[in-house]
Amino acid sequence: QPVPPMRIAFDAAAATLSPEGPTLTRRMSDLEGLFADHDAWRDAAEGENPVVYSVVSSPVPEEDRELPQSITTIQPGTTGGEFWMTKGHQHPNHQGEIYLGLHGAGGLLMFDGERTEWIDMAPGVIGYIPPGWAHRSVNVGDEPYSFLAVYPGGAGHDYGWVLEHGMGHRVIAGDSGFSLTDYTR
Ligand code: M6P
Ligand code: ZN
Repeated sequence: QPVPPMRIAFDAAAATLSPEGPTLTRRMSDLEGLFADHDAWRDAAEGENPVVYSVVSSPVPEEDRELPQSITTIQPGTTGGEFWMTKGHQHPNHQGEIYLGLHGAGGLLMFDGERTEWIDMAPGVIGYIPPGWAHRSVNVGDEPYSFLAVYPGGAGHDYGWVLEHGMGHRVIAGDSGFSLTDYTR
């Protein structure tokens, strides 16, 4: 059932869409297997269990031939020295996607099973995710990092692929900013 043409108010500074569709909140306990330091992850999940990121969507449905949009906001933080990040996923049918930076300092980490790419994300930057590249977003700053995503409605989310293959590199907090290290499970 296609949705009718609609006007969606987009507030980049507030990182909101209106009207709003489904929203998703991921707490630390939802992120098992992401961080290299499993003990640090468990302590955080069993302790304060903070919200790591949230996703607000427009009402456009995730259905074939539709073109949904969502805004993801990742809170600043580290666990075991790794910057907070999204779970990351691969599109089962290898379709493309774009991200537009809205607020804060982040990065778009992409992995095709062999090669890793990193795009520094800031307000006004479009990161293009080609078909077949798994993608994860990372907050490398000290304030919330927000971005708008626009993606094919039938793209889907394969989280198992990322748990199985990893993302090629990890994003580690250093004395001055961040560094990318080789992946160790
Ligand atoms: C972006 C889009 C969404 C995705 C969200 C969170 O908004 O790519 O499709 O759900 O980021 O990322 P993840 O699903 O990997 O947790
Ligand atoms: Zn995607």
